[in-house]
Amino acid sequence: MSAPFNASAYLLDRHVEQGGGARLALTGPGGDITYAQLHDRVVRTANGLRAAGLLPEQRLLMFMADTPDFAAVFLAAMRIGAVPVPVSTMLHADGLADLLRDSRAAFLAITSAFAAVAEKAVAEAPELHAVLVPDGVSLSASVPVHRLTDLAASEPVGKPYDTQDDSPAFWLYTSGTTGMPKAAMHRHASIRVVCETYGDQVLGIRPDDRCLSAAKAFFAYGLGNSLLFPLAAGATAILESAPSRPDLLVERATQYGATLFFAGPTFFANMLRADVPADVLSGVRLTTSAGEPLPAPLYQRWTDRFGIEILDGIGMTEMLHIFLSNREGAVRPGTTGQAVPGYDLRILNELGEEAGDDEPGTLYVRGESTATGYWSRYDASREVFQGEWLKTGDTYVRDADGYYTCLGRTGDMIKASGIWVSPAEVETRLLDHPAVAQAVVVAALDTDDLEKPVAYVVAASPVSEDELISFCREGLPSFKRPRRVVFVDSVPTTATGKVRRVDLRAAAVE
Ligand code: 3SK
Repeated sequence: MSAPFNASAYLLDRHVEQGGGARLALTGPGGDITYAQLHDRVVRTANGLRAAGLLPEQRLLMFMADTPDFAAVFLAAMRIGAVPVPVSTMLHADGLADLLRDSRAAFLAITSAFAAVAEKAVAEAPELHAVLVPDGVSLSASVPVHRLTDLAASEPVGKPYDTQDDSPAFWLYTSGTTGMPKAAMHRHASIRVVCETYGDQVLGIRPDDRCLSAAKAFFAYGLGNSLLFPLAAGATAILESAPSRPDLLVERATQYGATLFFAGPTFFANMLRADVPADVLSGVRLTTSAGEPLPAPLYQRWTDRFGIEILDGIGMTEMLHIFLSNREGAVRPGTTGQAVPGYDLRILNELGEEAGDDEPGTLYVRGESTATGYWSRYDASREVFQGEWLKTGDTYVRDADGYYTCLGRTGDMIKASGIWVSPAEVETRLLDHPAVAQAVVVAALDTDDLEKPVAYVVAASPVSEDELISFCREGLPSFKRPRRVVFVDSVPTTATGKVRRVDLRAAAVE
């Protein structure tokens, strides 16, 4: 049996015990909360959850916006050995009911904007024992409804539940781009591992940092950015409950003094298009990008405008956070950088052999923040969790310096004229054109039923299809040029801000 370890205590108790209780843990429109106040709220809420009947290892589904309540519920549940499961706040009632049933959640916690959706879903979740709501929300349900403020008024619980590194800590649902979401099950140690690797060694996060994330905390990327990294470092998280928009986040960055800003390529492209003044992020020392590869031209436009480095990286919900990333002062635009300390990477070619430098193949990762598997998904778990290694499903090449470049999701690669085409390469070329704000390239069948690249383009200024195809022909081998360019106002994205390529592929054949 390993030593006791509880991730909630790891994130909070040290600061209070070591004299940091007066420092700000959370700020934003939901108010300022010091470490001492958050600790007090968490230990009381933990006791309240226990008294309301939540048992160790039972799931508590969190349908919650980024608020102090989110932080308190997540940390309180882990503290008593229960398993918080944050889920997308963009779910409709059917989707929420599916996850309540799939996870067999005993409790559901919500924030106010989601009461109506939750009420419908609760009626379809027979195993639910209780619902937790904020003040001012009334919800009718056949199970007890508790107020979060009442739970937070309980007596403080003393010691955390007797968890260890391997005890179940929290789950996060991941759907990829299709299919029924699967819950990646994380252990308590996953949190310490990502904080000590990416948090400490790549972000170099310090107590005076203030973290602002466009990715919400129900998504692994946002959970790390907005809760785990700042709390582990004794820094401050800026929480914004409203959906992320460029104008709003820029306002919050100024108002609350953000020093670290986390987003993804689509958000950066939208910020550039929104004509946000160049000096509004002057307090930000570092920006990170994840979710999908950041094309070099977009990196260049961003740094030219705002003068802040972006560290592009890749993570997975199954790994909890980023395991491959560029580093401050050593960014190679268009690449995803080098392995984060604590993680091993390998690329296997089509024959399943270790690929050499510059040879493409599927990326695998190994590290101690790997989830223990997917809940109740035996076949999917065996496909992805292969012994110590996790199959990412992304096609990558590594150069002689150990920098990795993403060529696309393995299933998104296009075979044109018998040769593999990386959508990322064609997108990067399109983005080199000054009239292109965003580009997504997918496979579509031509009139001979052969696969060819088709580009979806958000234009920044007027440009014709012919001009863009000729521009690609000039800068790429001819077979890689898009055969069609479809102009759109925006591209469809998932709840986590990734482009829904599957929708564009379907649209391209219509
Ligand atoms: O999509 C990513 O790159 C990512 C980053 C951090 C955590 C989780 C994910 C899926």
